[in-house]
Amino acid sequence: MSQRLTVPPIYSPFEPAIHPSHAVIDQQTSAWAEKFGIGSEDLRTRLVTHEIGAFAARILPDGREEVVGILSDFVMWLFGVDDGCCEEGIAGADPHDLVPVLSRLIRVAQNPEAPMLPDDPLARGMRDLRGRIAAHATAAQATRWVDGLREYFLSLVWEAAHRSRGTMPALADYTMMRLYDGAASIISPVLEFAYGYELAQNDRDAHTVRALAEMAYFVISWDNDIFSFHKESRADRFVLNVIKVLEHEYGITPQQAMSVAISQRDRVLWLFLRLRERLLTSAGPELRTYLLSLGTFIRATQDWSISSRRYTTPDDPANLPTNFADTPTDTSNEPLPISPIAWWWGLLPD
Ligand code: 3E9
Ligand code: MG
Ligand code: MG
Ligand code: MG
Ligand code: MG
Ligand code: MG
Repeated sequence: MSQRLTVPPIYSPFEPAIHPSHAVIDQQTSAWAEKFGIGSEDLRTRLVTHEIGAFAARILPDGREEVVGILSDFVMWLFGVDDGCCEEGIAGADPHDLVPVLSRLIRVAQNPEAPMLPDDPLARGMRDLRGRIAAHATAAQATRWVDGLREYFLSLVWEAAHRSRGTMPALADYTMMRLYDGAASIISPVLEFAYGYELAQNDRDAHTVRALAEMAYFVISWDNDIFSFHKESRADRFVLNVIKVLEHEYGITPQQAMSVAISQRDRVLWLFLRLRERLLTSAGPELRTYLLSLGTFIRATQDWSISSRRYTTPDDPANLPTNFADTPTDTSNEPLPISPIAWWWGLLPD
């Protein structure tokens, strides 16, 4: 049995918030998973206890209730894929098996009317989600959501390639892929249509705005790796996690790797806050809402991660914190020594 690492309270400057309908939404998501048969019965029995509805309600505390419900069901669906197919399932051990499954699901997302996979639970769940999204999102937002799913699936295939050989990626490659593999990027179109607006494409794709979104995905993914390390170190399958990547990259212990990971996410979060502050001074109302939603999303992941049974694992309890710190451990302006993201620090004025 691997050791029990202690996770200290980590820095969070964002206010906690939750949609008032979280309990109802959580129940509806459990019923949705049952109706469509998401995951094996064993997996589903566990997933419905993870308070996925509360997670969605924290990401969109003031969002349209129906969209919070869509997000909640979609996160359930994502775990049906990520746990069910990739981390616990057979296909995730071989890219050759995984690619056809994910490619067909992408086509169903893009064209739900295509007569494909009529009896497949994940395909049926996807059709339902796609129809409900169409009722709230613009065509462009729905397309971005499908594109986000494709990026995420590419990262799953990349993971499966490592799993099939038992190889550990270098930190630079892990970082580049984890920006998508944490699934946070697929949520960004939902952050818009849950609040009934569409960000101008030129605003969303502006260099600094895209960098800020990537920084949020980084912090969300690193926080997930920090809080899910206990669960993942007990999995009987090979699971990638930044703690393991850092141990391998630098030849350090897991507890030292935990400190390095915390300092990396603190340095990125510190940069995020300063760059966001600068943009907020001139942002219009929609860009402003979007930039604030990224912070709410970061906090949502943190609050859900320290409270969900998925990570606290009461039968074999994780040493997770119960609160967050007011100050970061790393406020350096130097770029992290990670080539795919070092450019973020070049966005700071001299
Ligand atoms: C995350 O990585 C996998 C996603 C499918 C989780 C679904 C969550 C979101 C779409 C929002 C982003 C939030 C995160 C990253 C929790 P991983 O390490 O497989 O997640 P796990 O829960 O197993 O630690
Ligand atoms: Mg439940
Ligand atoms: Mg995963
Ligand atoms: Mg996982
Ligand atoms: Mg994890
Ligand atoms: Mg992984």
